[in-house]
Amino acid sequence: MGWAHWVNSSISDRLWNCRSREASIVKGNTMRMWIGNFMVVAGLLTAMTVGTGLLFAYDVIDVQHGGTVEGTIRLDGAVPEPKGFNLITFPDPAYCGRISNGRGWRLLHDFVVNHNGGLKDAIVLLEGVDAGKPFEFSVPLIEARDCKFAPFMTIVRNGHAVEVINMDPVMHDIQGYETSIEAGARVLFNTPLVMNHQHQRGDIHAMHNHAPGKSLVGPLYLNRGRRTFYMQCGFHAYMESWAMAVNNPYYTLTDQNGAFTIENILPGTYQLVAWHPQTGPGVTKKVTIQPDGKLVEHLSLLAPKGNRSAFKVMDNPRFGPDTLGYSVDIQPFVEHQH
Ligand SMILES: [Cu+2]
Repeated sequence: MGWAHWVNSSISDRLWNCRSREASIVKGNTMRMWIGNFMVVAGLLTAMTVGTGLLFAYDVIDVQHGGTVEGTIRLDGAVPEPKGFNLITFPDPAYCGRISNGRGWRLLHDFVVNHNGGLKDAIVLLEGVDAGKPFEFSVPLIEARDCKFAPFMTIVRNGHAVEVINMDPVMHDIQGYETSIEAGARVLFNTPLVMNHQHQRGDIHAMHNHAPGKSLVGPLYLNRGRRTFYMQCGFHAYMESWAMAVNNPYYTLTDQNGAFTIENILPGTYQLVAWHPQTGPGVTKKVTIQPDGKLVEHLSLLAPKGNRSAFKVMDNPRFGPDTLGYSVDIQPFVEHQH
């Protein structure tokens, strides 16, 4: 079996607010195979046998006198400028321009840093944990809304599903990759993300009622030790979503102040890892958790410098809303970016 084409149709037409996350967990008896909807490079056997570094034994035990590690993740160095994307060079500039800078550009703020340098949405996890609290895992849900993936950062688990849904009245095309510094990138899937054909477009400038398209659910099989999952829209390059695969339940994302807490850890010595896209491999620190102990750790990730992207906001682009010979009205009605 080289390719699997899976979509969970049972949840596809429910209203967004009413749906049950648990309903979408991939299990054989809840999945239907549909051809041509969600393409995932299965490579199941390969992942099982070659995916070293991904398949760890983890035992759920009653943690007695568990400890805590908490602290902050800071971004060291100047906060990188947001990436700028000239909306007129991508499809659906008026609709997607509902989030733009008022001059026809979409900004991708991939570093959110508070006044103290605290970095939001850094992934913090403990490596080397082979026993502890229950490892419950909900299928991460990634929404395409106003031509933006949300969340920007999430967590995945090898062999478990991700779910992607289109809330927009335009097509998206999701490209999923796994990558690592050692093994490079590999395509996991590339498939259109259909929209809801009953979508009420209304006045997209003033308001827009988002209606979910068919929900696409498929398992991720990461291999050769790759742990970074990256998703981008093939139509709108400014749509990015990132994730890291975890192999135990001791993980979290930093809050808006860069703060994190990981609790109920079996006493022992582990590696504390912090990571964020484009800060290199992340930082790792050996930590020892004492019985009932509370360890405080403040770690820093290094901000990338220089021109990290081909995309920068320009004031005199070759293509602009005025260059097409007809008028394209791009107004940031949802969010006026700066
Ligand atoms: Cu898109």
